[in-house]
Amino acid sequence: MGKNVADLLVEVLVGAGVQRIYGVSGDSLNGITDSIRTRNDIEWVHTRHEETAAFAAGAEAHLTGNLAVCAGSCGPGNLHLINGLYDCQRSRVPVLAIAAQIPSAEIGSGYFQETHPEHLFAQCSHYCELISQAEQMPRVLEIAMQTAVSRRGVAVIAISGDVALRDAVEQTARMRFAEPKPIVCPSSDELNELADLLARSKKITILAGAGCAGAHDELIDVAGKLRAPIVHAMRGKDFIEYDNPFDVGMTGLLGFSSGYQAMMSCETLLMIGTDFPYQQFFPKDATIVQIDLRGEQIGRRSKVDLGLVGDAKATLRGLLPRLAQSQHEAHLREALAQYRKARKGLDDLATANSAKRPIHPQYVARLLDQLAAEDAIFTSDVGTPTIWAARYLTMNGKRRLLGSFTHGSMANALPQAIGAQVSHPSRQVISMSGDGGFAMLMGDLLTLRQLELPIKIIVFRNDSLAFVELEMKAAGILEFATDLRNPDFTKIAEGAGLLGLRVETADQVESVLAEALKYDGPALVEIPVSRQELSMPPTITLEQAKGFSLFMMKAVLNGRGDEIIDLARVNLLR
Ligand SMILES: Cc1cc2nc3c(=O)[nH]c(=O)nc-3n(C[C@H](O)[C@H](O)[C@H](O)COP(=O)(O)OP(=O)(O)OC[C@H]3O[C@@H](n4cnc5c(N)ncnc54)[C@H](O)[C@@H]3O)c2cc1C
Ligand SMILES: Cc1ncc(C[n+]2csc(CCOP(=O)(O)OP(=O)(O)O)c2C)c(N)n1
Ligand SMILES: [Mg+2]
Repeated sequence: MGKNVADLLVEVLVGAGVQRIYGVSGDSLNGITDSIRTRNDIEWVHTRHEETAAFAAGAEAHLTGNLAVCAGSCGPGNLHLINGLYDCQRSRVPVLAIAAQIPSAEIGSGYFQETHPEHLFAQCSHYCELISQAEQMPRVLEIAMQTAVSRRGVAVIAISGDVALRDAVEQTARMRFAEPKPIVCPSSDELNELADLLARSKKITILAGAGCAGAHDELIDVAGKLRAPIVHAMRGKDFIEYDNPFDVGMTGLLGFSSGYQAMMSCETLLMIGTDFPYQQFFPKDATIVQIDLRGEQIGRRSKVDLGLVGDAKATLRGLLPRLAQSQHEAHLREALAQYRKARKGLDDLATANSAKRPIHPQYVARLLDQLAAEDAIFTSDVGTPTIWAARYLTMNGKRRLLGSFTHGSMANALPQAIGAQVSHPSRQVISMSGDGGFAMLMGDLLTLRQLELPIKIIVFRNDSLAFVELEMKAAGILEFATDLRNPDFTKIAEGAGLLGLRVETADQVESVLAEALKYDGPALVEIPVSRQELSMPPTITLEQAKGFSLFMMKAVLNGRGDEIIDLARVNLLR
């Protein structure tokens, strides 16, 4: 029997190194799932919700750097992928989504389950096309895969079930070459100009982000030559913070005042591989240099005096021999001193409370950090778990931290943990879940036993949408619609076949976390943590705060996450 279009589709994916497809089946996907069934070199990863499938594929792509694939059946099936795909697209991870379509002869008639995936997904993809003819396979699939990989983001193919079952016209993949890896580096004139500019400055601060992945050593060497403190943006945490004598923490609302001050007090800001989004945290008077692989990223967040298009590693390598050793220590010394102070302030908060008081979430995060494996993969939900992950997890070059940092979607942590664990079965995977975020895609708790994934879920149970409460208070409005009447999560976990553990008091946190992490299988730990109390900083009036989101203030949350520190004021006092 000859191949059908679905067989060819699966064969091309396998040929490109794809090992699995995350999704939920449906009759419009029958051709594809049936083709997977007959092969042993690709697996179908069955999730309970397609959004989970898209987030999981994104996590795999994030960790491996390679193309990952998810699929949904026609209409509502693939529509459910959309939020996860938005996250993949915004995080620039290569993901192919297969959106099955209604019978081809019915398109345009308002048929049962009819949607138009090529319109729906246009905004969250670089490429989104319908395959309506057998002759388009594998060409359109290959264009989609090439686009996802080379532009780093999402590509979608829509294909009707009947088209997938037609006889294939082509028989094999058209393209067989390894992923191109060009090295992008600014010209020598540009590097000389940058070196001259840097040589003229006595106070240089580096703001580095996820684009510095793989360029750790070069970054440290450049900072050493320039005597420049390094501030990192959140997505750069895994790659920049460890083994870094120039680290002065993160900036931004969840950042440290030391990160903020290092940026605000510099003469020259050197941005490398970052798209840190908050304009108010950039200095107004400094000379700003931005290095990014993508020219279109330059100047998005602040004014730029010199913009260079280049890969972080290649550019820093090219720059190093052009730099003389700076003798100006004062700026670095001050920034490091401020960092030590800020760090100590945060560490002092990560302590146990007496048995009668609510547990500090910082304490939970700190213990998790201490107890987790050397190469653990953490995921953190959007909400306050992002704060605790940013501030209390220690990265070491082997650990990874995933979140929905750019798209900012709730409920990301468990689905991303699923993709991380499926693609990295031997690594410890820990989901730092909010009670709101966890409940949002809780159906996929069932996936952990179904796929035997030994994920550890830590539920930070504050009985509220606490991050939103912070935002409401900051905006001067009364909290409303943020209460959560929670179930007994441990019983739900037990019902789903997991080990369910509960902590009542601070003195139990360590032993219970240790037990969960040791457990050979999936486990959920429910930890009641204190709900936050936000107070307004004295120089921001309620009137000013109105209409502003928390993210637009020039302020950081204090260590406890219960007060905003007005940085304008901190600066005045200096
Ligand atoms: C609740 C919440 C609160 C948050 N608060 C903060 C906060 O306080 N502080 C904070 O920092 N973030 C915060 N974030 C995250 C924030 O929204 C951004 O996602 C983050 O700051 C971006 O980090 P980045 O610049 O490292 O990564 P990205 O946004 O991914 O930017 C990476 C840049 O590097 C470029 N690049 C990629 N590869 C290369 C290469 N090889 N060479 C050169 N350039 C390359 C890309 O083109 C891109 O411009 C928060 C997120 C959430 C959900
Ligand atoms: C899908 C989605 N819905 C709503 C929001 C707005 N939002 C941001 S954080 C948050 C609360 C998260 O609550 P929870 O998971 O309990 O974490 P907490 O902040 O309470 O620790 C909400 C509703 C969002 N970011 N994403
Ligand atoms: Mg909560």
